[in-house]
Amino acid sequence: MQLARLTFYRVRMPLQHPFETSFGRMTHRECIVVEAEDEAGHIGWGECPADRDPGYAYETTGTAWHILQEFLAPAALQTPLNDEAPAADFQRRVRAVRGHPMAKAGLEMALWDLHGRRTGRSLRALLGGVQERVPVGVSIGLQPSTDALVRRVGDFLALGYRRIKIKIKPGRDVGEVAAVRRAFPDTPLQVDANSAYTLETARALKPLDDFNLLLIEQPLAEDDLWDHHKLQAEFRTPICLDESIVAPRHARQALEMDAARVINIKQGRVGGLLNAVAIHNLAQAQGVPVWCGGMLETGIGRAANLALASLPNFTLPGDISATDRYYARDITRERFTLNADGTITVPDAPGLGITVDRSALAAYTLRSTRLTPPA
Ligand code: NPQ
Ligand code: MG
Repeated sequence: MQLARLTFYRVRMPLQHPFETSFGRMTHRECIVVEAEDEAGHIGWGECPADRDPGYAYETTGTAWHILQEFLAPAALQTPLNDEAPAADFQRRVRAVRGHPMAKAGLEMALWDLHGRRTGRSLRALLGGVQERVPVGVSIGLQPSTDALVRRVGDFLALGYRRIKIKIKPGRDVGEVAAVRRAFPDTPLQVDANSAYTLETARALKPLDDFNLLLIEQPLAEDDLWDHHKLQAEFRTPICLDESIVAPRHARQALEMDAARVINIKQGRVGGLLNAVAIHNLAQAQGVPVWCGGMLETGIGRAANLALASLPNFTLPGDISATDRYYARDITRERFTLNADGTITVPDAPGLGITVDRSALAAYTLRSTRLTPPA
């Protein structure tokens, strides 16, 4: 398959509600949308989830824009990609590009979508997914008060979400969880610190062990597997790693050293769907549960997350909420909605199974650029 052109759109979309975590408060989502076209005019879409600010990860829309154009796009455009496995061929070509997993994931996703459309197969089928609908939860940001948080949890439970995740940070942790637990004693509940603690300050979280939480997500620094191991030894509640796992090797080592007992898989954070499936497979082989994380994706990335979460070892509900939890107007014509049983249906049309609303995309685009193969 020879690519005829690659187009990159830097987009900025307003969020329905501000989203606050230990790393900041966001009112808009920036990302890079990737459009890949082959010589026959088939089109594939991808989404690079890097944000405007380096709060969650070091990558930003600015760094990804640079890496995509200077290094990743030329590698993909240079010569025809392997027809049977274009994503794997692309990843081989960019092995020498150190880091920048989100930039790689965005282009890789467009190649999966294109491959699926060319072969008439859904991404779910290409990845080996087994579920037609997947159970989902919701991630609730830090709220102005504990009362507001409890109200918000109640609102999402009324909508049918199966599992609640609340964001915590030092000083906004045990009290919040206690209040939510008092109001909702049996709701599947978990917390996410986004690296806001140290081994010392995380000892204040010890009372969380008595609230029957599903897991405590990423309490410590992203580059600190060892202290997560020490912390796990002090807690009955499973520690789940998010930011720390950016490649399959990290997942293997974290499980070997008991630094985590659950893994959050985000295809963007780990450099694409191929790595995401590899992490799923290695956790599955050890009987370790995984779940699909989210980064406020547009309909493009949301469709990819649904296909990924349909693999058999995604046994905990994902952070894959309905479109209207984040966006009043999305850039895909499809809007994902919650089924009555707290699931979202996995698309089954070829590729990602979505159609991009080009007028919405244009309305949100800050700038775009198009690259073609060398003459
Ligand atoms: C998490 N997601 O699990 C992340 C945090 C997060 C749904 O809680 C741009 C880039 C926006 C990365 C928003 C949820 C993001 C982002 C939230 C990561 O830690
Ligand atoms: Mg997280």
